[in-house]
Amino acid sequence: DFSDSEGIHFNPTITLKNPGNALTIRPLQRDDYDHGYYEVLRQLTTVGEPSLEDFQTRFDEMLACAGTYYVIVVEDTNTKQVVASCSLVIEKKFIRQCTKRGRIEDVVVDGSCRGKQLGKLLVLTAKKLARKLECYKLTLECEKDKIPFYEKFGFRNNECFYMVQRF
Ligand code: 16G
Repeated sequence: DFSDSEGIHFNPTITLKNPGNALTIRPLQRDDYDHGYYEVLRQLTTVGEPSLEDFQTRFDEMLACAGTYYVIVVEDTNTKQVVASCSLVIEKKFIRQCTKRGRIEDVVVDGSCRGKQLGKLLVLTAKKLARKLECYKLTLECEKDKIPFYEKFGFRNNECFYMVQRF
């Protein structure tokens, strides 16, 4: 239940147990390649043309890094398709008494499911998990127009610039 969640309101009320009619929230599974996972990710960015084997190899690699990758998805229980996804990645650090840092990545909701508060539910779930895993901070990168959305969860623009070079 998220009723205590720092002033974040759901209208209508949805919870982890009841994310909405015919929807369920769960970790990514090894067979989600066949449940439209890439069709959802494609709505965020370029995904290329990974084969089932490519996906499963990457899935297994991530799973082998215990405590590092938490990919949370929403499934439509009628169609068995993945309709939304959000990743929490945990980076182990030497600083701050060997602390951990969390990153929220690849937040995407299928076009057919917009307006169901699923992005909010996923980000809030990732934030709760990051807290539980004792991250000292949680960060993300987003487009400018998404800033008001992420501010709702307590994210603030930082003095520190986000820099990138692409290869
Ligand atoms: C957004 C995403 C980031 C994703 C990137 C992909 C969130 C909060 N941010 O910045 O996680 O990896 O888009 O775009 O979901 P790119 O392929 O152009 O780097």
